[in-house]
Order: sequence, then structure tokens, then C-alpha cells
Amino acid sequence: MVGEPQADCVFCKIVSGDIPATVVRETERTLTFRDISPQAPTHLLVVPRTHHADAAELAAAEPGTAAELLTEAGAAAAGEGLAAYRLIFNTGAEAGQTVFHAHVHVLGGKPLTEGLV
Ligand code: D5M
Repeated sequence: MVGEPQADCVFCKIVSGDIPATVVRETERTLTFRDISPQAPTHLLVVPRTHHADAAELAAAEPGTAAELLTEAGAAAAGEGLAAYRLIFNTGAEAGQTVFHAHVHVLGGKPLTEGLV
């Protein structure tokens, strides 16, 4: 069923507590934790508790939760003391998506002015 946990999904396992993560915020619908392979001094991931392959699928199925990814990203950035930050939604393998559970990257803590890629 749409949104149900997937046995082979690493973020579903983090949501269920089956594998550990450094969680910095949580809400009824979202979880925010530190990326295991940080690309900036602050690198967080905000994920829905439900399973959707990417952000577009999440937005189609649960627009309120998709919006909450953004408010949680902003709150998490503020919690890290970031005045400026970048949000990234990799969508599709050719765009660099490796975990097919919707998520937004929150990156900050260093200048990010060198371009998008
Ligand atoms: O980003 C997927 C991101 O997920 C990537 O930056 C590594 C991160 N990742 C993978 N496994 C874990 C665990 N177990 N904890 C924390 N972070 C993790 P993508 O946009 O799909 O390339």
C-alpha cells in the first residue's frame, strides 16, 4: 500500500528504530537526522515517516507532509544556528539519488556560493 514501510529501505529502518541514526528533530510525520556521510559541516536529512520513493511522489500522496519537510528543514537549520543553508532533493538515480525514500538534504556551515553542482 502507498506509504507503507519497505523491508529493504534504510530510511524506513531508521524511522522504525531498527538501525541507529543521530536524530535531531522529530514530529508526528517527519524525522530529521544527521547524514552518515556529511558533505558540509552541517548535513541533515529530513524524511517522512511514511515510505514514498521521492519528494514528488510524497507531494502527490501527502502534500501536507511534503510541506512539513520544508518547515522542518527550516527549523532544523535554525536549530543548528545556520543563517543560510541549501536544500537538495535528489530525484532519480541519474540525479544522484541513492536512497529511494523521500528526503531533503539540509546543508550549511560553509560558503555554498560556488554553484549548484
Ligand atoms: O542521499 C542519500 C543520503 O543518505 C546520502 O547522503 C547518505 C545518507 N545515508 C545513507 N544511509 C544512511 C544512514 N544509515 N544514516 C544516515 N544517513 C544515511 P541521496 O539524495 O539519495 O543521494
